[in-house]
Amino acid sequence: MLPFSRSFTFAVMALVAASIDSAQAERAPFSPEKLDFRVRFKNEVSGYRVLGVYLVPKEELKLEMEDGGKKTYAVTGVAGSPRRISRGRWQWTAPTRPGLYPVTITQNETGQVMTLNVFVVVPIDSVKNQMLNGYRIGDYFWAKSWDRPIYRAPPGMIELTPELLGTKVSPHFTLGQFVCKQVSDYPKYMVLRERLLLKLELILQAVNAEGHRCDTFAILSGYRTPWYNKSIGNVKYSRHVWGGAADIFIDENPRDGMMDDINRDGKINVEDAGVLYEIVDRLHRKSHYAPFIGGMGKYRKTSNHGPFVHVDNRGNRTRWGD
Ligand SMILES: [Ca+2]
Ligand SMILES: [Ca+2]
Repeated sequence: MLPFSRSFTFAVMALVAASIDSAQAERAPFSPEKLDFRVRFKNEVSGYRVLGVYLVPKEELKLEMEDGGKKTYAVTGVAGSPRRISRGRWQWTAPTRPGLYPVTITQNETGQVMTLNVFVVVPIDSVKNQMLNGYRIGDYFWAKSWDRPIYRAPPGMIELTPELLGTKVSPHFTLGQFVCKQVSDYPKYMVLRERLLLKLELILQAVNAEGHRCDTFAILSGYRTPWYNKSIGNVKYSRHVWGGAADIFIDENPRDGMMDDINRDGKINVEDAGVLYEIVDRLHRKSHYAPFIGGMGKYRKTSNHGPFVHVDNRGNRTRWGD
């Protein structure tokens, strides 16, 4: 009997191992998808495998590696390669035509690749009578010269076609997740800011570190045109209008368009939003989070939506909600 029982034991062990393997294959540990090097550009620093970058036509993009100068890089772009200006520094001029022009930075020694999904935007002065190419934009020009610069019109708008919806704007978010909810044909237009995505990635990493496994956030509302923002009765200085805000919730189990029961009390309510809110609030006390400080509010479930948390990059700490 010994050979049989031994082979039976091995078979059971193999089955157990296979089931653990398949469970792990279904849900690999969360990866922040950060590289060994970081790149400084505009007013941001990113070490992520991919990030969306937004430039006006002919804008100069300066790239500066942050790795102590130890490694070498190959920097290439689909619309011409950036010019090396000194060790670890490159410069590139955005094309004149709006569209997506990825730039890739390869660390030669390790083969690690960073992709910057560069969108050349349609300059904001192309908006006429609050419309752009048949798409309703609304009023971006209400701010007076003495208003804070954060209320001025954005430099331009991303032209969105259906093919671009799946474009990554950071490792765990796509452009399509942030599109304004207003009903229209394509092309649609939108605004997004690099720092919002850097912030959402930090929050997502913190949420996973606290044991809430999720690959992205569900976004109830990302970008809003001033027209749409007004139509839903929101205040005109909402950061959504400048692509610097997102209303987020965790929708992993089940994926049903509704916040999950994160605190596992059998109910889905504002207390689940509260778990997310507290995680973000704890980040605000950390020094590395200083560039991402902003507004935050938690919202109850209504007949239109489930509980969610609003986060934005207004630059000062503001809190509201239940
Ligand atoms: Ca859910
Ligand atoms: Ca709950």
